[in-house]
Amino acid sequence: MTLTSTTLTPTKADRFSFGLWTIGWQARDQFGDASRAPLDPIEAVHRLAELGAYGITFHDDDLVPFGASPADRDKRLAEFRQALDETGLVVPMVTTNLFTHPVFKDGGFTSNDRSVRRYALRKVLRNLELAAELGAQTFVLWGGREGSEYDSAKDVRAALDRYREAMNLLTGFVTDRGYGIRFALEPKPNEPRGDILLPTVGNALAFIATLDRPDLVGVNPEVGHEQMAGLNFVHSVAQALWHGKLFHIDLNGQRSIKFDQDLVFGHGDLLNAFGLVDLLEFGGPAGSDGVAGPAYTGPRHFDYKPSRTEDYDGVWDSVRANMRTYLILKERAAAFRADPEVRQALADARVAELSRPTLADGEGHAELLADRSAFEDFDAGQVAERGYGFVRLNQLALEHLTGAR
Ligand code: GLT
Ligand code: MN
Ligand code: MN
Repeated sequence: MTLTSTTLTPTKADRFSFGLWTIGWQARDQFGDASRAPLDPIEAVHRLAELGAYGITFHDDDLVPFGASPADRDKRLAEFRQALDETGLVVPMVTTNLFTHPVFKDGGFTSNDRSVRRYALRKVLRNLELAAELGAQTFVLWGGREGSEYDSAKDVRAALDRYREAMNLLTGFVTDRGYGIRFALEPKPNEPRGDILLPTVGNALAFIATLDRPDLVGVNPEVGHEQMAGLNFVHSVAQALWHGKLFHIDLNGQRSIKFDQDLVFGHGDLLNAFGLVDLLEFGGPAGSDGVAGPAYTGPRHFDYKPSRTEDYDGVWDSVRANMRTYLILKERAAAFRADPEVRQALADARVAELSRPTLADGEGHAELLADRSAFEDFDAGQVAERGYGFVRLNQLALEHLTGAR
C-alpha cells in the first residue's frame, strides 16, 4: 500500500474528534499569560468539520462559562446546536469540569468538604442531562483535582468510598432516566494534584469492578498520562480492551516522564504510537494474518494542546497533524501486516503461538503432572538456546514506519 493524498485525507468515517478545550486552549500556563485570543465555539465546529473531523467534545464550562445566567446558557446552547446541524458534526462525548473553579481545589467527588461533594454531584447531573440531549454516548470523568499533596490530609480509603458513592449515584441516574450513556474514567498520575486518585488504567479497572453497575463504567486512557508514569500505553490499552473497558481514548504525544505535555499525536514516542494504531485498527500482533478487524471502533479523540508558540494558523496545522499522523500510521501498520517478510518474522517470533492455550483440551493438573515431556524430559538448556528474533521483527516495524520499506 502506498501513501496517497486521498488515503491521508480525513473523512467522517475515520471518527476523529477533538475537545473544544484543546483547540480553544489559549495557552495560559503556570509561567505565562495567554498567547492566543479566545476561540468562538461556533467557529471551532465549522473549522473541525471543514478539516474532516466527525465530532466535537466539551466540558460544561467550555461551552457555557461557569455561573452563566440561564438565558445566556440557553442562547449559547441553541447557537451551538445550530452549528452542529449545519455541519453534521456530532457530540460523541461530553465531560465535566470539576477542576478549574477554586471551589474544587480539594476535588469534586472526594473533597474533604461534604458540601463541595454535593455541589459537584449536582453539577454533573445537570451536565448529564445536556449530554443526553446532544446524543452523547460517553461521559468522561477526569478527576484531576481528586487527590492530595500530603498523606496526612487525605484518607484515601474514605476518598475511594466517596468516589464509588458518586459513580453509583451517576450510573443509577442514567439508568433511571433511560439515557444510553456510559462513563469513562480518565486516569492520570499527577498534575494538577501532587498525586491523583486512580492514577493509572490499572487502578481505574480495579476500582470499576467494585461499583454497583460496573457494566456502565469503563476507561478513557490518555497516551501521555500513562507515559508520565513510565508505563507502556499499548499495554494499558490492550489490558483495557481485554477487560472490555476501552470506552473512549485520548490521543496525544508525550516525551518521557515529565509534566503533561499534550503534544500532537505521534510527536512523542512514535514507535509506541505505531503499536497503538496497529492495535486499535488491526488488533495488534493477534492480527498477524492481516485480516483481523479493528479492536476499537469508538471515536479517535485527540486531547492535546496546540503549543503556546502557535498562532491560529498553527492551531489548525496541529489539528491536521493529529489526523494525518494517525492515518499515516494506519497505512504503515497495514503495509507492515501485508509484508511477507514480516509474516515470516512474526511466525519465527512465535507471536501467534501465544494465542494457543497452555493446557490441552480437558487437561488439568493431573494430566500435566503425568506429561513427562513437559518437565522430566524437557530440555530447558536446549530450548533456552533458541532466540526469538524480536529485534529483527521490531526493525521491520521501524522500517515500515519510516517508509524505508
Ligand atoms: C483536561 C485534562 C484532560 C482531560 C479533559 C477532560 S480536561 O484538559 O488535561 O486530559 O481529558 O476532562
Ligand atoms: Mn493530558
Ligand atoms: Mn485527556
